[in-house]
Amino acid sequence: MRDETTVAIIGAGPAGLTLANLLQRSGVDCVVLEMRDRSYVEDRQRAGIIDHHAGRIFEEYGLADRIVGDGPVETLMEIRTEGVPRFLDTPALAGGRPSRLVPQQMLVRRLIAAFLEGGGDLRFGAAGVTLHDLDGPQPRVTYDGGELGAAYLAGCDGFHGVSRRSIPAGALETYSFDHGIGWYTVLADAPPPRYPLMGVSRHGFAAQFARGPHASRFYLQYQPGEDPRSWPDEHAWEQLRLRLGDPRLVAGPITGREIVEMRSFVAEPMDFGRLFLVGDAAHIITPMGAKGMNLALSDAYVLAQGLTDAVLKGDEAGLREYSAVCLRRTWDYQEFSRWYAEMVHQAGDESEPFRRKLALARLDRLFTSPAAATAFADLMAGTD
Ligand code: FAS
Repeated sequence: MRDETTVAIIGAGPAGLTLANLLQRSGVDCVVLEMRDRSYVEDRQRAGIIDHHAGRIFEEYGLADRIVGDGPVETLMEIRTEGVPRFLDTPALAGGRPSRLVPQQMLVRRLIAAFLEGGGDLRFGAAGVTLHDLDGPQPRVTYDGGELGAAYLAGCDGFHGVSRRSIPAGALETYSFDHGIGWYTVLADAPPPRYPLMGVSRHGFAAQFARGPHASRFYLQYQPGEDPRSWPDEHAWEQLRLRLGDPRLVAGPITGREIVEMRSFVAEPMDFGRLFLVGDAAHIITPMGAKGMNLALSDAYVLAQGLTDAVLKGDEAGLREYSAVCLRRTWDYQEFSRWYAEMVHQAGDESEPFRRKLALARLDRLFTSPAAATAFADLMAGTD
């Protein structure tokens, strides 16, 4: 079956679905091809925070109530250093720009429902996606059982997707960095913390974030060479109580365990011919600072604006600037995420005393220097 559209979108994650909804609202025809089935895509639990900048995107397109909803608004964040709590009012420090708790799977479900209700064409189970004629006037996508002709392609298929790999070798410059830190992440039906919580400790870093009214996502630093998946659950709870400085931390049934590789990756440029890379297809960032999903949403916004101008006004200036605009934000967030990860991990690392003192000084400055706290809060809120 061959048919035509204006924009063929590969992948129905936060990037692809946001782009599809924004194009639909702008009157630009698009088709989304997703290799997995709907329930797999809707049940994948990852990020949990929409920052202020990303939240404004949905406001601008009249989708805020439908997509962002009225979940808890971020207020304070808590950093405990060897169990001693300190609080930062990041929304206030950022001039009243709060983030909001929206678990990624909830965001994805709402985006799918809104797109389909608007008459959108979303094809689940589209296996064998292959991209053709990327730098020609009429790129195409073939997949098992179909072929799609389009004016533009959007590669929103994540780090392991086919889009970036379809770009000829040599046309992209890639940058990667291994932070040398491992995180074990546990999802549990345990009471969420009052505020997003981080524990800086000589026993290693730990964190706890709400994932709904009755669930928490925990992160635990592990040493290179260790395999925390072999830890008995009781050991994980013991370490969390120790590092968060809370002997009475309430445990709960663990519903998910994963290793999060703390690595970063950026591909430049984020386009080739009529193919545009969006979100994790172009860059991977550590969960430190919660920017992965928010970068995907911001990329989708810049591309939607560029495609709308190109299709409806014949003005391709936005598309020509797409890569530069998104890479500027990407590297800003990469630097922030690295700065943040260094601080909270090295501040507990007794094996490097001088570096530890530097990290503790950086951490203390957040609570003693309004300028430092404001700069931090600005990046937490998200930048233009
Ligand atoms: P996605 O990977 O979400 O979506 C890509 C889609 O493309 C998928 O549905 C996939 O099935 C589909 N696809 C792939 N190949 C295809 C092909 N060949 N054909 C058709 N479809 C194809 N970020 C944070 O900000 N905070 C966090 O706390 C956080 N926690 C995370 C925890 C984990 C375990 C992981 C893995 C990531 C986490 N992230 C976090 C990052 C995460 O949120 C990503 O940044 C976000 O999912 C990126 O969205 P997309 O770019 O849409 O890619």
